[in-house]
Amino acid sequence: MNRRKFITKTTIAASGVVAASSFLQQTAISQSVPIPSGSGAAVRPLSISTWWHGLEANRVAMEMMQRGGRALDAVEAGVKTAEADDKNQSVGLGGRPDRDGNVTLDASIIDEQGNCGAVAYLQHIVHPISVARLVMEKTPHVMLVGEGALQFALENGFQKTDLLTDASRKEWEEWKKEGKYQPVPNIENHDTIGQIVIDTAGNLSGACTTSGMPFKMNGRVGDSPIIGAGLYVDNEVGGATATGLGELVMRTVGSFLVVELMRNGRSPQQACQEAVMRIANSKIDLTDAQVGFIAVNKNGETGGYSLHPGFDYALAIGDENKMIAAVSFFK
Ligand code: SD4
Repeated sequence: MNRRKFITKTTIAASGVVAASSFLQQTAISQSVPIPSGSGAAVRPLSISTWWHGLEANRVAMEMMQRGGRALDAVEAGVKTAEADDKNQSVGLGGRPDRDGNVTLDASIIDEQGNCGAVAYLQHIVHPISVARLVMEKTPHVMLVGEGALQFALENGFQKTDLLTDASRKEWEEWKKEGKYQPVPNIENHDTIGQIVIDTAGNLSGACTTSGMPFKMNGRVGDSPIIGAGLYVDNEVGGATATGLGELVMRTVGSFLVVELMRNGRSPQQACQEAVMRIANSKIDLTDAQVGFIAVNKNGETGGYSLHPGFDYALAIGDENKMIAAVSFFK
């Protein structure tokens, strides 16, 4: 179903299933009036993830954390479900290629100590998030890109795989026929997974992984592997992750902004909204550019906000794991 149509149909139903404090924040949000944070009874474990594939990512992460697993392990395992799914054309295996036919992947991960790792323009590896984790854990660096990232992955036992599936190859060939040699940053066709979790010990971790903008220029890297842009976690404050047109997120250092706004007292919902407002207030034509943020604070309060209708995210608390339609700037 077209994502926008889905939202029209399910906004009310989806809102009804979220925790009460989030529900109030989701529905009462106004674009200028700050809403005070809730009382903040800590909810653990908790998992919040972008888009529909977030349901499965949440499920896997929650299972691990309910058994006492560490946030970092849970968030890595969570997003790996989307990376491994060859039907998912925006993450990992099966991702749409760049305009020259290369599937190039970006990913980042942050643990509860603020350690981070990232890979960008990584080819032939199904699980860039695990390579990002190894960059964090085994190297003195934060990010490896391209050939160097691939070399590092292969040296650490990852297998080379052809990531271009028939479905994505076909779309790319169709796109080439149209002759418009432009990246395609539209609202509907990119679904990066970003996930933030809180484990039973109250520690946060986050992960973000994508094949990026479909049919992008060769060499293009988006926000997802850029610490602070596509993902940011501060264990004392909260975490945020972004989806959508990375160029817009990068220039506002969006996820860092969301976390800093929470540090300064905004609720996750308010912080996501304010970060989107920075983008919305720019002079850029935003007709075809979607951006969405999700966030969770240390107390387990959550939020999500997007530029356009159509962004939904998955929230798992206790036994519930449900989709929520984000409030948007454009109606
Ligand atoms: C990027 N932010 O590469 C990613 C794409 C994305 O939902 O999030 N799509 O710009």
